[in-house]
Amino acid sequence: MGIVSRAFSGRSREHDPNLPPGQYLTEDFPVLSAGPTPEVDTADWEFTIRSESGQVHRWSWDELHALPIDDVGTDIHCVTRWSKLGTSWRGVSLDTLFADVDTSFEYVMAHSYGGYTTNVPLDDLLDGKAWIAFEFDGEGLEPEHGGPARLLVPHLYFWKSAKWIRGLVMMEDDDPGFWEQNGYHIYGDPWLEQRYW
Ligand SMILES: Nc1nc2c(c(=O)[nH]1)N[C@H]1C(S)=C(S)[C@@H](COP(=O)(O)O)O[C@H]1N2
Ligand SMILES: [Mo]
Repeated sequence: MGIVSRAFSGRSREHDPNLPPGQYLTEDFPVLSAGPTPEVDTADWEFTIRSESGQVHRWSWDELHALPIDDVGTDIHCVTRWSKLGTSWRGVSLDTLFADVDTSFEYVMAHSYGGYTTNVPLDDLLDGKAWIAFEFDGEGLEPEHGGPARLLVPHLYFWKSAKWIRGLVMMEDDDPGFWEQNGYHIYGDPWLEQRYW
């Protein structure tokens, strides 16, 4: 009986309709970083959005927390094939942060403390699809997972969710970021298995 029910639950999990093709479920939270974890003090932390006019919109840690904060429940999918379902986050919607940004450019480069970059179309950051997240599972975001704050773009592979986010720069063209220059897909839709070039 035990063996049968284990086998059954294993099979039903493999076929979870929330699991994109080629992904497996994990219960823990792997850490994947291309370099060392930068130390970013919230007293010095700032988040900026720069548009093509050169105008820079700037938020301190306290200013970010004074904005409306969303509770976000979402699945996340890493290109190395692990997925976590039903993760919970808190953060500020990019819709809120882009409200006063005047731009006609359609692409964004995300820049992190520590130098990581990743490119995302602006449309993929708006309409409730992306956040600057600073809590995971009811706790402040751990440094190894991107604390004090990370970009969260959960409908794309997780490499687009830049940890230790520092700012967004509007781009005219869809220039590749760090992993995209190193063979990862320019867009990264997990449901289309857009893993590598
Ligand atoms: N700044 C920065 N952000 C990053 C990365 C990184 O190396 N540096 N790795 C990316 C990749 S490939 C993944 S899968 C996720 C991993 O996030 P986690 O370590 O919280 O699981 O962060 C993404 N964001
Ligand atoms: Mo990843």
